[in-house]
Amino acid sequence: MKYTDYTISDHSKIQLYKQLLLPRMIEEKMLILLRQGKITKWFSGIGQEAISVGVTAALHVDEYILPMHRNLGVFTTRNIPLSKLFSQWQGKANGFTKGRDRSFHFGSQAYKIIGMISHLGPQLGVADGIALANVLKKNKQVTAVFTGEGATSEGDFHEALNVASVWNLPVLFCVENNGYGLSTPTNEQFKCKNIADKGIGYGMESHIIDGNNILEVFSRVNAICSDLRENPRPVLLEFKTFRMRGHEEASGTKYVPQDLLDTWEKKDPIANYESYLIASKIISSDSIAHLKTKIQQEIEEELQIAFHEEELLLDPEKELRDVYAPYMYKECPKNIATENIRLVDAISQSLKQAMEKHDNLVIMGQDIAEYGGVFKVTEGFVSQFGRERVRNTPICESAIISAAMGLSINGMKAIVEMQFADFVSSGFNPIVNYLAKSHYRWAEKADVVIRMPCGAGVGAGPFHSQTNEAWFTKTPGLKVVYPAFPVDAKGLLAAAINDPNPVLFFEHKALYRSLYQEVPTAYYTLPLGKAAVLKEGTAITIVSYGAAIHWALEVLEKNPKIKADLIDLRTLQPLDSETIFNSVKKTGKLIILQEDSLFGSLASEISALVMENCFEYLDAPVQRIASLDTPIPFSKTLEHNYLPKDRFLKALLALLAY
Ligand SMILES: Cc1ncc(C[n+]2csc(CCOP(=O)(O)OP(=O)(O)O)c2C)c(N)n1
Repeated sequence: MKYTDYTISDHSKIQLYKQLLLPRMIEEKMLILLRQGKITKWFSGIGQEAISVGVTAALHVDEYILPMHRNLGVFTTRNIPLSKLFSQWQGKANGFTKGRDRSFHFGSQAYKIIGMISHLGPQLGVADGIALANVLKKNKQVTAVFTGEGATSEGDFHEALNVASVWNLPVLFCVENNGYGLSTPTNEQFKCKNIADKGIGYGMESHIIDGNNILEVFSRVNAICSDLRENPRPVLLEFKTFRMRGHEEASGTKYVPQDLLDTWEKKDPIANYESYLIASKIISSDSIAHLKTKIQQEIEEELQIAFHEEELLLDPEKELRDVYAPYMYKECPKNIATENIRLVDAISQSLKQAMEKHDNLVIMGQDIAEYGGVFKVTEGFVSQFGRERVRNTPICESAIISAAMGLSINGMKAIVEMQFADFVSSGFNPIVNYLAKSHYRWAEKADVVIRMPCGAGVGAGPFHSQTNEAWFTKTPGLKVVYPAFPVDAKGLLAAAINDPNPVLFFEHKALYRSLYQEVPTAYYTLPLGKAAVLKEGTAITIVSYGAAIHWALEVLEKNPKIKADLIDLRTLQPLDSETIFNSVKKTGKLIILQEDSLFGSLASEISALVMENCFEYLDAPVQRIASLDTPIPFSKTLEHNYLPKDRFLKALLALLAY
């Protein structure tokens, strides 16, 4: 389509021109600064500006937009102060990440911009979550998310589009097809003719838009957004464009045929639009020259602010403090009335009471709605809370965990039930890279609890038996809770849901229906990060958690002469090292019993901590009793051999006798 085909006021056309010019001129300046070594890396969006600018201009300012690494025009069109952007790129304290992350890897609630993580794909699922929150709030808002055509090969693209389609979420999936993903041309990335052709597979409307024509981008996206606000649904947009410079400046464009560059040079979105505006007498050459001088001045002035900003001062304590969102735990005490219930009932009750308490809380998981989940934890929830808040999901852990992050960003609280803890590996990336790192990077909380039915002893083989807490305890930014009793499970889950930080909540499925306790009936909380001392003795300290606590209790009950402190960790991250150290200083001996396999596990970490902090108090080497370093076998005999239960007593007696 030609520029003359669009009925947009001259005023708007000039406004769009100004919005196009700004990112181009900033980039031209950045390329100079890069050569001077004043910034370290640059991902060029030259030639693609009409997409960022047109989409952002079509959105309302209070609608979320999720850009990628070539979308400077999104940031400038939302009128972010340039000095703050420049500080960000120079790693200074006034930048959005206070020097903690680079270039466009940040978000800003003030500007309703949610930036990418390097892994590209997860942000598509985050957009789903933001859009879901909008649907639940009934605020008729659209969410736009960007991706390059290369990243459409990631599973996250498929998962996010599928979820958005099944849930009818008002998301604009904006694919910038710029010909190359780093050096890989589109024909090595996907086989269909257009990315837009994929829409039909998702049952999703799709459009191809000339990404180098600002009036086409703006007009068509504007019309689609107006429609989506009234008739919520996802739409896939493929913007045809071209990347005129290297993937990033150091990588160059040697692999791009010159004729392609020449062809697209002629389609430059700014030069062509400028010629049209002048030829149509909408703006004069003099006004353009004047405008360019003004923008140049503004860039220089704002750059000076960033250059004159002090280099950031290191505050080591703040570095550690900012890993987690600040949160003041408020105790909600236990009531007196109790009932004798199982672990699974305590968890279900806790969830139900939390759903009653927080009307912005949403639970998502496979088969959790009418079916009640495979362990029936959410049985009956749909009739009480409705299908909007108790959501069956397709089988796509990555998109759903990303969507949970999106819900949190947009003011909701989310719980995701893993059908089995083993399957969390399919959602590992958003947990360890998105949820865990957001607060440290740009002060955004991840108000998400991931429930993890875990553990062996049920003859379920290598993929339905793992206790994979160590995958998460070593990732800064996550909290890991692992109760062993119904009373603890109920109170700790309630506290985990209140906490705005991401929590992995482990529930041992062998204990679900075998373990009863008198549990307070009303809502209560227990603090995260506090171990429980279950038995007291002076001869030895036993540290354990989860099902292994019950193995230790059994041994102590059968061997009453052993006088041991038995510590149930309850929370693994943050770890209550104080309780461990105090006990070891009293007893002088430590044995750690865990269900997880040995190498690189929590037991290893506790052992190292005790060696470092209590060495002078130790009368014997610390012992770690754990499962074998093999996958978890299926047959009862093999599984029994794998688990450390029967090895514990011998090791305990040997350590006592040391
Ligand atoms: C999961 C993952 N794999 C690889 C990379 C390295 N990488 C960064 S950008 C990029 C190319 C992306 O291409 P595309 O999605 O088309 O976006 P474009 O850069 O062309 O805008 C690659 C391979 C990455 N960041 N994340």
